[in-house]
Amino acid sequence: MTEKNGFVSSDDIRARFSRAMSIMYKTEVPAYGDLLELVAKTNQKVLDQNPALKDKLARTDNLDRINEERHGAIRLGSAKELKMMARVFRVMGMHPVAYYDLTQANVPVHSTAFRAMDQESLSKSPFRVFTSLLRCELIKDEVLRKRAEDILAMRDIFTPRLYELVDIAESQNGLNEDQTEEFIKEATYTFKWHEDAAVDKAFYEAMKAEDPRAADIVCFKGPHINHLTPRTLEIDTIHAEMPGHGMNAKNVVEGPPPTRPILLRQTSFKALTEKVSFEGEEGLHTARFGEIEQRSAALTRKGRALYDEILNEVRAAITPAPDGSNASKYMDILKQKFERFPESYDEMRKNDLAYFQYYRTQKAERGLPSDNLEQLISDGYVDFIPLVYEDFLPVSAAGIFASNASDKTRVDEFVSSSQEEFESALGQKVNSEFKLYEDMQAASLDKVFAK
Ligand code: OOG
Ligand code: NI
Repeated sequence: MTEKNGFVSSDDIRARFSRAMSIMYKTEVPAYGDLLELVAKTNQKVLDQNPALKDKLARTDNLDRINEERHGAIRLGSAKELKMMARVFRVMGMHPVAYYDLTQANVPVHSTAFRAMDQESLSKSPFRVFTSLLRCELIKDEVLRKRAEDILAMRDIFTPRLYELVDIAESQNGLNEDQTEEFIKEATYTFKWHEDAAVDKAFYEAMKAEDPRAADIVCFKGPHINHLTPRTLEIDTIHAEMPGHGMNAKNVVEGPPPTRPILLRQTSFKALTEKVSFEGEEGLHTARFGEIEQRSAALTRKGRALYDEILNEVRAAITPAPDGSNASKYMDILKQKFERFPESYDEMRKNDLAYFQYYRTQKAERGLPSDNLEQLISDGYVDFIPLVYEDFLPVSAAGIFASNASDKTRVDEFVSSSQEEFESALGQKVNSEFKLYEDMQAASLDKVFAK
């Protein structure tokens, strides 16, 4: 679909890129393909059994996006890479939203997520990419750090043609059909897995001993996509079915309990161990994995603060053991502690804990009898659906880092969060996710009351 001026819309470029990435990852990690099938089957079953949910999703433009929905993650090595990556994503209508400080979990990176920002674009393609930047200064060994910096300063992860296409897109403010095809091909190539590493094995092993995540970033030719995550409407069902499909899933689903449909819940299966050639010498690398997620209501600052507070209580009471031995106890405590978080969307709404999209029901087809929102809701003229949480959980992200790279105990030490430094590497400020949800909620109310 091309727009009037002959350019392909950025939403369309993003949707196509998301599909191209999915096809590539399926050939690289076949288990991802199996996971996609499982998710599509389960989503269909949920919708077939729940016509009311299906209707709500259709009425709020949320139905079509579900089976196409996924996120990915990449890790970058330098400010130069991050700046160019932001330009590449901008061509696809993806902008940096939120700042995640992973150093809180002893991972030497900080991150943002590139994604579409308004309702219309999100409903066309909600594809998002969690993008991390290595904080080289946190590599403790001075010799290793110096060499890592040199390697990163020398490498170029983008193809020459991709630079040209981004220049073209920026100067003419869009890409035509042929340029779009080419752009998707070149951009996808950036995220491809390379079997031959950029360094010798001794350096790789030394970096891995220092920090496996840093090794994953510094020792390879590019920022291989490390997972693609489809969105499921029923994560517990799939989590239970994963082992039967040869996927070694985590013991517990991360995030809020199944009894509270807020933010997101995620589970993943362990990274693949892949053969790598280190300047001719064979070795193994573990970084890539499979993951699924169930997305629910976006929380307000107040809702998020309550979520964090409860989760901290849970952590103080129990930590899930790596061998799964206390998984059911963990789930019990999680459910129990979250009992004080309001259960229904209406309660969350009345307590200003979550964001909503308001819409006119069929009853309102001939207009509204008043402009009193609460009255209109109780009389059935207006209904609401929570705004989908489009972002990530820092705690959850850290959990994924920890469980999918060989775990390493590091001495805990305070590293100051540095959003400003991240933003200067990025060359722009990250957008506030709260502000975006506020705007979306306000826009839905404007639409309800539009004459
Ligand atoms: C990113 C992990 C973050 C999520 O779903 O929270 C993430 C990474 O491992 O590079 O994708
Ligand atoms: Ni993920």
